[in-house]
Amino acid sequence: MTAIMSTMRAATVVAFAATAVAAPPAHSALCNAKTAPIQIRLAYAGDHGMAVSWNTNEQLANPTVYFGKDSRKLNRFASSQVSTTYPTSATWNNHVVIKGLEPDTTYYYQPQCGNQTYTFKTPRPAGEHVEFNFAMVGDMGTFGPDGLSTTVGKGASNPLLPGQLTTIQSLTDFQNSYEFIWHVGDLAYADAWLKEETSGYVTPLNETDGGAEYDKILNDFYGEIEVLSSTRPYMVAAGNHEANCDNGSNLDICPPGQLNFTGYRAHWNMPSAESGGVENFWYSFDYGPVHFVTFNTETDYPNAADEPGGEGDEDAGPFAPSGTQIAWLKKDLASVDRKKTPWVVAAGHRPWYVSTTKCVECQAAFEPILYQYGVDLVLSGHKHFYERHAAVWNGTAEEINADPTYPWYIVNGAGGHYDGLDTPATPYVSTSRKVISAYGWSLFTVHNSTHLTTQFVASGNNTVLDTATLVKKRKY
Ligand SMILES: *[C@@H]1O[C@H](CO)[C@@H](O)[C@H](O)[C@H]1NC(C)=O
Ligand SMILES: *[C@@H]1O[C@H](CO)[C@@H](O)[C@H](O)[C@H]1NC(C)=O
Ligand SMILES: *[C@@H]1O[C@H](CO)[C@@H](O)[C@H](O)[C@H]1NC(C)=O
Ligand SMILES: *[C@@H]1O[C@H](CO)[C@@H](O)[C@H](O)[C@H]1NC(C)=O
Ligand SMILES: *[C@@H]1O[C@H](CO)[C@@H](O)[C@H](O)[C@H]1NC(C)=O
Ligand SMILES: *[C@@H]1O[C@H](CO)[C@@H](O)[C@H](O)[C@H]1NC(C)=O
Ligand SMILES: CC(=O)N[C@H]1CO[C@H](CO)[C@@H](O)[C@@H]1O
Repeated sequence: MTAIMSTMRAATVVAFAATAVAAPPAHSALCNAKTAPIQIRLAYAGDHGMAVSWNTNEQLANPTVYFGKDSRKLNRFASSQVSTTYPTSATWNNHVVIKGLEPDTTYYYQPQCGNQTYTFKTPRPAGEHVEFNFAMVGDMGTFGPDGLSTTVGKGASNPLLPGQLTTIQSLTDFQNSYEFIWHVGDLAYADAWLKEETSGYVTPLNETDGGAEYDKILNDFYGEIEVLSSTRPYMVAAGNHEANCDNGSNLDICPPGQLNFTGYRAHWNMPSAESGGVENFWYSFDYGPVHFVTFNTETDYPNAADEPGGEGDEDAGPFAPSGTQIAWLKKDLASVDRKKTPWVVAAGHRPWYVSTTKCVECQAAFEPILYQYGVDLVLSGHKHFYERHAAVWNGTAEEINADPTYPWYIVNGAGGHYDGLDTPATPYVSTSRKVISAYGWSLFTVHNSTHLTTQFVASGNNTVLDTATLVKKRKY
């Protein structure tokens, strides 16, 4: 495992402004059913880059992406040596970072051995103040026979109602309304395999370990989100359901490859290299007027949730020497030029302002920093409902329409997965302003440097059930 991952990180990524393309994108002698790209995923990689990741059923020697500004002429390519797998995975994860792109520009691309051309758009550079939207979703698993569907097993609840759209379908319907998706932890819920088997929802593939069922759910998920992730950057944060194969307890049943965030580390290629962060755990990126920061509520901070006695006890991490994440977060936030990016938006999986059990360790570690550096908005998931709060610092609320100096908190872990929805505790905490128990996702509109609006979209019928706008007076 360690060897696989260090190879992945150390691998050089080369981009060629090629005139002569080494191999044609399709119909190459090197292509076969096992090298066909599946589960294509994009991620931002700086103002001038784009990370393209995809899976194959065999290892690729030099994963290659062909691209260009003309759909009929993919006359450039970029390659890497990053094609990795791990125990129990049936597929290989291929990662290429394309560099030297123009900002705010649409490109056509195709991973090697593909049969279809896709598009991506590079971000607007920091400082370009234009209105734009982004989507946020939390705690979204596989839909269909291995995940959330119109039926559930014994003891489970909140199936989809007949005719209801899934959150993936709803996000797809709105795809032209946002630039990227931010999935703030808990992807796939492959670790629900045991619950799905014991509740009689799925038939065990293998009674002695979860390897096969876990990998099946994971592959379902990455296949299902491809409609989104192949055309919009899909930015991710680590959640507890990425940690191991059984969501927190009895790790003895987890085969190698399903512990310690293995699948999550292998699948994604977040811009930590571009932002001084660590893997897919903590990193930042800019889009026009916003500096976005992803932090890790699972591991790598004092009394982290993964540790025995922490909220999660995941026996995972650390992924860097003690103190690294917190020092990085302070440095990253301190270096923001608010004239360029007046907005700073941060996301981490576990909430501390929420009307149910909160992550006290996360609050102790992160809240003072987010407040001190003037973060405008903090997003989290983990709890399976939507709860919009006031702007808050240390329990004291300020209203969002009156130039708050505290960060605004929104919890949305309502993406939907086999486990259904959670019930918030009443009375709601004093900072709570709106609670919705329905599957859904959030659309954010950054209007200009003073106004930022959120909308909660109920996935089932594409209806907006909540709208709120943060209004800031800026001195810059
Ligand atoms: C294109 O490739 C995908 C992935 O391998 C495959 O599912 C699909 O059937 C192919 N389509 C055509 C038209 O060949
Ligand atoms: C179940 O998985 C174990 C461990 O991977 C393997 O040894 C065994 O052969 C599998 N059994 C079946 C019935 O597939
Ligand atoms: C998880 O993986 C990291 C990186 O390889 C390693 O440093 C750490 O010790 C692992 N944690 C556990 C509990 O195995
Ligand atoms: C936070 O509020 C508590 C009282 O609720 C107070 O004891 C504590 O000193 C406050 N912390 C800071 C950093 O202001
Ligand atoms: C910023 O956007 C809001 C919402 O669209 C609008 O009401 C406001 O007038 C805008 N401010 C400026 C300075 O354009
Ligand atoms: C849409 O779905 C939400 C959540 O299930 C529900 O509350 C609302 O009434 C529905 N709206 C319409 C117009 O059907
Ligand atoms: C098998 C297992 O450990 N399942 C647990 C998954 O997590 C939920 C809470 O999120 C527990 O209730 C289950 O027991």
